[in-house]
Amino acid sequence: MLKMGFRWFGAQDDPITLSQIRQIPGTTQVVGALYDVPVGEVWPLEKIQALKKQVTDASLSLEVIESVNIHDDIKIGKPSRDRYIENYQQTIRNLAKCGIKVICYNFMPIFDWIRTDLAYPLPDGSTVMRFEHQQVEKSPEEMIATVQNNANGFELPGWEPERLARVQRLFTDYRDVDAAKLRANLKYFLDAIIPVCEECDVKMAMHPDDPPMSLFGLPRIYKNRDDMQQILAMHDSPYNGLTICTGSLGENPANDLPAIIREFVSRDRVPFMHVRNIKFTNEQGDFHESAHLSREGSLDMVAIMQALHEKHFDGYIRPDHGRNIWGETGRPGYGLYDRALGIAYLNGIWETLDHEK
Ligand code: DNO
Repeated sequence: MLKMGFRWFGAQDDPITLSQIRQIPGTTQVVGALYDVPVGEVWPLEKIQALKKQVTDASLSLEVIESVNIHDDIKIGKPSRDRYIENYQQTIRNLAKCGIKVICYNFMPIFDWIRTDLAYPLPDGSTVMRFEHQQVEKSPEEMIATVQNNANGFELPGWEPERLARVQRLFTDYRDVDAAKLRANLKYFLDAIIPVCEECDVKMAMHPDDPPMSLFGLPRIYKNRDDMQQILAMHDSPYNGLTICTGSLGENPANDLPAIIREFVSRDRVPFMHVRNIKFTNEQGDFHESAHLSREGSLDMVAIMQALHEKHFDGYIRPDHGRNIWGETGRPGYGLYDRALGIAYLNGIWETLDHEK
């Protein structure tokens, strides 16, 4: 059975309510996080308990956290990383006490995901997020301004204003961090936290780089199958796992998603799936996001779900960025309606696969 979830940004900051999520057929999980703890600090037990209670009071489960973000000092490898790693270990322990089973995180320098347009209009009148290579040749500051000015007033995940305010200093700090150094710093982090995960029964699920390529000269270390293999080999434990995000990895057409899914799901190293579609618009690999339906984009969603089904995937899964439709003015990518349609579609594929078996 799939454990279908829906990402929720909390009562303070998400216009979508838990009772709405509860009414999406076949959805049992809320994928949540604490948004008011500064990156690098310990997540207080009482705050996690309060979130858990909110979710369970709405007859939903909270077992996946997305994300516990990693302080840049850990990624850069500064001496201060040890303090932040200790904090991370304590956060894992606190999350485990509240029944959390999976932590999604990423190891991208400075930026989390990058898009160059947050409200690109499609012919049907909906809007989606888009990425054009030419646009990222602008300065990072200009790109940040575009993202922040077009987010409908919401704070976007991974785009914390306090961190972005220091962006020039961060670029200086990352000057000597190439891919090899970033990998070594990831290994240092994993060696320190995976034993705690094993003790606590919490799986780590690293998210791919989005888009899966180096931008602004910053290294990227989770772009494709070989990167995945390297990350798993850094610390060989079932608790050192991966999130497979079909959208992020799919943004490089050379990534064979069904093959990647078969390989890593059969190795039992994929505790969490993000499933969404994207549409390429030219030979340069510019793309925009789309409805989940295969023919609305460039990815074969049935082949993706088939690969999961064939390998008996029974982990957590969620639809990912949707379009903004039906007049909703939500957080870009994270409206209610199109993600709910995505869930219905993915569940429909899955039910068909169950019947065929
Ligand atoms: C964007 C998300 C990312 C993701 C993080 C995981 O919409 O896919 O922000 O949550 O990269 O740490």
